Amino acid sequence: MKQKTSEPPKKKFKVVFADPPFGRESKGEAVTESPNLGILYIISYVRQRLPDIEFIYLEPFLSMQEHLEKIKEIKPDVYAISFTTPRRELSFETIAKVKNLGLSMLMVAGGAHPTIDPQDVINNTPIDVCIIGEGEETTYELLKKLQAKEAIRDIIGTVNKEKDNGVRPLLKNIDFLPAWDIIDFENYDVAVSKKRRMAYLLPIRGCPNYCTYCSNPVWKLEKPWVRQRSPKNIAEEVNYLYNKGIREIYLRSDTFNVDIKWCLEVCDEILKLGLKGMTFQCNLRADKVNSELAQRLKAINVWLVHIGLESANDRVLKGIGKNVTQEDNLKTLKILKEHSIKVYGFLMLYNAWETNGRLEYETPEEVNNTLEFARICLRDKLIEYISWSITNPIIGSKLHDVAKKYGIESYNVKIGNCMRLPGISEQQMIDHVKQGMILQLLNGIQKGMITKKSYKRAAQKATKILNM
Ligand code: B12
Ligand code: SF4
Repeated sequence: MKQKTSEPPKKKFKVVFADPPFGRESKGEAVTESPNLGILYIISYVRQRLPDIEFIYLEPFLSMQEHLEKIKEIKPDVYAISFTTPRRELSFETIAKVKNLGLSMLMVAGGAHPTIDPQDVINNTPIDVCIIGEGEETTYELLKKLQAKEAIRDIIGTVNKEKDNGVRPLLKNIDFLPAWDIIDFENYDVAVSKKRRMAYLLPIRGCPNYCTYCSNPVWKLEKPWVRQRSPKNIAEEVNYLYNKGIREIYLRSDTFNVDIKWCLEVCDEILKLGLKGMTFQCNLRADKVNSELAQRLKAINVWLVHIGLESANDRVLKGIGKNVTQEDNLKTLKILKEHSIKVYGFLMLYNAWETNGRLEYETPEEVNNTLEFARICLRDKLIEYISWSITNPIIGSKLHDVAKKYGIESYNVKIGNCMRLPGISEQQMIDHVKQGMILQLLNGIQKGMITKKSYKRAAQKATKILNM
């Protein structure tokens, strides 16, 4: 009999996807509320097509040391990190430290910041390739070529040191689930939820609007700006998560009600599942809510909707391209109250925009109107929770360009980053933000929102207010 020659086992091709390491102390903050859905979508898409690749996800709650230890242990062929603009510094530090490990691997970056400013990443970090925009198909092509030892310089949707290869068209079919199976939900926690086990679900990619202050670069590079998943596929994911023990789902796409008819169909498919004890939250825009939709949302146990009300002034709402009026906001708040659905309202202070080549911005009187509007809404139970932010012109937004043009770019004051608006003193801004934050904090305490899990965030806020 012929002796079989034993070949050395083939080394598995390993790809590490990573969030920047925010550390365990970040529990309760937005960065660790959910696993990175972009990463989970890419893993799900690519592993179906390249089943012999091993994918490992380094999650956001790891410390820097744990993050680096894991990479040393795994020795991946590819290290791929995802990050947003506000996390640029930590991400750059992480990338430098990973490079210093001296391992031989391709270093890739994707997500909001590498999409809006790939040159910043390529020039200031040892990243080899930035993946621009939607990542699934580009990552698949990159990994396939790497495995086959083919050149990767010209892949559409990538930018490397030598070449910008332009944007890849968007996926036609987004009816698939993220790789939920690699996640232990015990590691995640959301500040406002009724149930302990909670997950985010994305029924839609993109948003049809273009508010001036919003930096949503990943989905604005290519048309169509909005793609909806089929109601059946969404219900399939709801059912999957329910079977994993999830009892609350936040439909986290920017806007759930881009199309009321489709929204009603999604609710009907979820209703058909007949899941006991399941609750939902979602994001809505105020201009597309009617009684029929509110009724159907209530039927699937949506208990909280998040709405970007932004300002109580029509002049401001128009200026920032919100496409919503104060009347729309009030009408929607009333409809939702009639159906016993609570509202989390988001408000902004000191927004700015350009009209006919002229800089315009929110006046202190208008900010007072917004504060008063919030007080009345809280008193009349039209809003349950509120959150304020002082407008910060983030890269990728139209406002960022306006701020640059007029030299009013963000600067760091006690309250964080904001703009220098002519004639408005820093103290004036601080006083208004203080009023808003105190209102938010008192409301939070009154509503029992300051629970054990959100205590740290609330304590930080209170300290900030006291120190102003
Ligand atoms: C859900 C969500 C979260 C969740 C989950 C994060 C996530 N990425 O899924 C949580 C709560 C954790 C979160 C946190 C934060 N978020 Co957030 N978030 C969103 C939201 C509403 C949806 C994201 C989404 O659609 N995911 C689904 C997948 C399919 O899309 P994706 O995440 O963009 O990923 C695709 C591509 O970007 C790319 N890709 C992403 N990562 C990578 C990595 C590699 C290696 C590759 C190759 C490709 C790739 O491929 C993915 C698949 O197609 C977006 C708004 C939006 N519409 O994009 C804001 C958004 C991304 N968040 C934003 C911000 C600012 C934050 C926070 C900084 C908030 C805070 N104050 O702490 C943190 C930072 C988190 C971080 N890791 O840096 C901003 C980013 C703006 C900017 N220019 O940087 C956005 C655009 C909202 C906005 N309009 O301002 N967020
Ligand atoms: S703020 Fe909301 S509605 Fe406006 S462009 Fe951004 S995601 Fe869309």
